[in-house]
Amino acid sequence: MNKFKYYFVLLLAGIAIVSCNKSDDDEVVVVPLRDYTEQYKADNDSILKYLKTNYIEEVNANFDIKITKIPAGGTQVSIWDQTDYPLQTRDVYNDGITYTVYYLSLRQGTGVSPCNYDRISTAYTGYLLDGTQFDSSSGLARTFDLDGAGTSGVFVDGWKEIFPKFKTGTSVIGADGVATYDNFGAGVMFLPSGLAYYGEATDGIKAYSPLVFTFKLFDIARLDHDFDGVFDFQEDINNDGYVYDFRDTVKYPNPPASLIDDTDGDGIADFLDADDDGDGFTTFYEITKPAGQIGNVGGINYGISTYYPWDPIVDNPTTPNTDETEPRGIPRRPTGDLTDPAKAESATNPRKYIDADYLEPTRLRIHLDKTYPYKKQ
Ligand SMILES: [Ca+2]
Ligand SMILES: [Ca+2]
Ligand SMILES: [Ca+2]
Ligand SMILES: [Ca+2]
Repeated sequence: MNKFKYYFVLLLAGIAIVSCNKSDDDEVVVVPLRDYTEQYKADNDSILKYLKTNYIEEVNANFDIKITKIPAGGTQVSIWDQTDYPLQTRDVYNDGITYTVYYLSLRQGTGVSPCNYDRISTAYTGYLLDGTQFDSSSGLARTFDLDGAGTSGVFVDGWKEIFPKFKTGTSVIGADGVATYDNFGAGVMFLPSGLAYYGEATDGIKAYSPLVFTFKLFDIARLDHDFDGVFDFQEDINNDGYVYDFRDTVKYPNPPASLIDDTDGDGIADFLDADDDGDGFTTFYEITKPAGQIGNVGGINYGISTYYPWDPIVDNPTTPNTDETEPRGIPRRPTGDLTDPAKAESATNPRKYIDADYLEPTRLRIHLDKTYPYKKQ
């Protein structure tokens, strides 16, 4: 979305240049985007200066934070030097360089963390480094897709990197249907322009502006970008909380191996790959339950879903009229007795499934196992 907007702006600029040239002979030069390394250096200097010349005036009981410039001669302790909320950093790879992003954790939260492609519900306020507020949800929850897609997409790359460091909290739906949130994660992120709008000027923000966002993480929704029945966060194979699409080799010329979750190594990350293990069987096919093993069959409850969930699911006690039980998760390749013990294991003489094949916590699920289903002969 960000990119789309950016090209759109360029297009308008192009039209303006053409019409200029018709009316006079002035030389008009399209200014290329600044060098990312140089701009990051400048932005980082500005952010460090901000952190050393501003202080936390207040964090109230609702985790609203007020940051204020230290007045001349003031003895307030800067954000940089204070220890109530230690400054933290995350290294972020983007546009071929590694940014060190500073953020404050006011509270971690007690719930679950989004991955960087999930949908989040947040209350936030955005500031320029001079303290000017340019946007705010005014304390209300707003929903955003961290992947930047759709009408609720986030345009700021920094959000997808910092929100996963926080957790949701608890919520209560009132009689009026409005949710009240508590125990949520709350923080502040200090973003270089390369992880915000970079060369694009937008609503009250000049091009190349570092941005500060205060935020609360109220809720998340899990997404499944390749529609294979496995959520993005479950396709985070190295379990670092992040998945990445590095197919754009201009934006990502040399991605660190530590950020890649690509089981079959074909350059398409698992969360976008229809066949994660590259064995010729789609993940969707591999996690589909066998015919005759859906619902109650012969007194055995196999669960109502057509597909195995990642792990077994227990019944939700708050929905007494529905049984959500899924007794089996995505299995590993079967490890029971051979169908015909006299013959070798093969597609025509498979092993039988045993309970542990669906339940063992560290099992290599079949959609990530190149050796199963049995290779086509
Ligand atoms: Ca998926
Ligand atoms: Ca990962
Ligand atoms: Ca792949
Ligand atoms: Ca497969």
